[in-house]
Amino acid sequence: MNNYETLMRRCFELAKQGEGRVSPNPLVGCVVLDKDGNIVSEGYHHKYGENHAERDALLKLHNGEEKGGTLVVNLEPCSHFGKTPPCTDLIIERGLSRVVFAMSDVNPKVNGVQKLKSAGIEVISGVLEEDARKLNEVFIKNMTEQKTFVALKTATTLDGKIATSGGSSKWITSQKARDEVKIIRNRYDAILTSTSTVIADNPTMAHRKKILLDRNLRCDFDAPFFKEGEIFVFCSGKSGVSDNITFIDTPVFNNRLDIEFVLEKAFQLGINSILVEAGGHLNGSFLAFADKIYHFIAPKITNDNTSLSAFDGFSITDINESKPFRFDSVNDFSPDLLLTYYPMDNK
Ligand code: AOF
Ligand code: ZN
Repeated sequence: MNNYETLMRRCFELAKQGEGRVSPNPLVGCVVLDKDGNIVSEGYHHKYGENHAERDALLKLHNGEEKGGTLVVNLEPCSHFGKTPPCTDLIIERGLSRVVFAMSDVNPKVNGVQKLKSAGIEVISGVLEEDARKLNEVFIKNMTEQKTFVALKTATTLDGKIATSGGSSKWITSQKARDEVKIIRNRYDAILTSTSTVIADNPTMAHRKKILLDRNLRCDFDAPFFKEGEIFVFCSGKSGVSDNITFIDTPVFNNRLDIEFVLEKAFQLGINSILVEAGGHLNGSFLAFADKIYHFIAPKITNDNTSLSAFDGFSITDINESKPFRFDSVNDFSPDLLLTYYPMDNK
């Protein structure tokens, strides 16, 4: 038996197949039922500029199976001409009698509900709305605040340490957790790190777009990190483009690059989401701007008091003054765990 929640979960699954390719658009999946409630087609938004999920699903049908049927989709169907014509027009043309969606489109250009209703189509909204909003949290922040979404990723021991004083931080977590990091990275338009991390770990950090904060241009630009991807180096005193590297002269604030400037510039450059993967100092500075945190925990204890904590650079002695977070989920990447949480004061 297919109920709307089960079908909506399927829409989420389909939508996620577009991860890493649809930005700045939302992730959208769609399931089409015939008038007897059988699934006759599925689709999703594959890539920015290409067909929306509804069109992808409906164009697979050639014999009118969808006539009098139901279309289930995780976002209110669009009613505007963008890169593609309105989904509502195709839904009306194909004779569907009901549309079920999870969340309204926060894009002010869209009013699909009204268009569908005035064509006599029954509209049911709000099915798994909260999950749908989480799936498209980046799109929601971009559209409503005109700002880049910032996620932080860290990996610590049970006692919250990111490295021993000897500097060995690269292998805190297991291979399984590190494989998951690659999946997480793919969700974000760019990854961001600091020159200290590049010098200490010499990572490649494979990604389409990489942001490096390197105030004094201390990095060795022959390092593997610079060998692939489009790279944006925020620094003090240099600007211009050299091969795949764009240097951006950045104001300095309290001896540090101005993070607000970095984030504003990133949004102007079309980088709608960032995953920060750095050490304790940068994580501490980014905490005030973070929308979400991915925290891997390895079942290890070092008790090394000289090593950094995951979020360094500040210290709160009164527990009532501590920074509040809301746990979202715990995932098992045995032997490690992934805790996902959201700052309370940013939301
Ligand atoms: C849908 N289904 O699969 C998506 C929607 O420039 P365009 O044509 O790609 O339009 C982008 C806008 O359309 C985007 O901001 C959002 O409001 C909506 N995205 N809508 O019905 C989809 N991706
Ligand atoms: Zn559309």
